[in-house]
Amino acid sequence: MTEPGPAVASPARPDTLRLFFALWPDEITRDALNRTGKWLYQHWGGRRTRADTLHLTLSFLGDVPAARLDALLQGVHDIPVDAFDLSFDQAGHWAHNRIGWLGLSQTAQPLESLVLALRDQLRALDIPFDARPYTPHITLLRKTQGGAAVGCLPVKWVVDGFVLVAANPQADGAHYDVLKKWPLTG
Ligand code: 2AM
Repeated sequence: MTEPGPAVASPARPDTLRLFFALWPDEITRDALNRTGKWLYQHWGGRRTRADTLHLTLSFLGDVPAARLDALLQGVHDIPVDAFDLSFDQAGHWAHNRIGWLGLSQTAQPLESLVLALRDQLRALDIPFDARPYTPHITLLRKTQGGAAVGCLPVKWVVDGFVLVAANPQADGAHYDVLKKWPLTG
């Protein structure tokens, strides 16, 4: 889902929401990512990410008490970073979780700044998040064995804001509700 929608409680814990901050692609970027997903699938197999769920996670919060949602929606502020471009130009595979991903061959400083600023805000709000080092990647395949290196056409992504997303696991995979978008205001 690409439009703001209702927050859906996690079925396992109805009093919580499974939340994360992300970059959400426009239609052109989504199509390009989806084509790359198809290309990778032809080489590595596995299960492709549905086009409507393609995203880049910025910060994973996990299960958050539903009562904290308002604090997040009201408490996170615009981030003073200029809009920027990313070029996703490197495909890779992680054996430990069998994910095939598209990432960046170069460190993207504005992206790092955005993630750091977001983490600062979450700390200030006392909202826990996955604080492991940030590894930007777009998951294109799950349950894949990977294989020989695959070259990909770079996918350009113009970043002008970030979103809060609620994950809603279902039988055919996760569905996502975009709850709010914040613009970049550099
Ligand atoms: P992944 O694609 O590499 O699994 C929703 O699950 C999003 O949050 C996905 O982009 C997922 O990354 C990311 N994420 C980061 N840490 C996670 C975790 N510990 N559990 C589930 N998803 C996580």
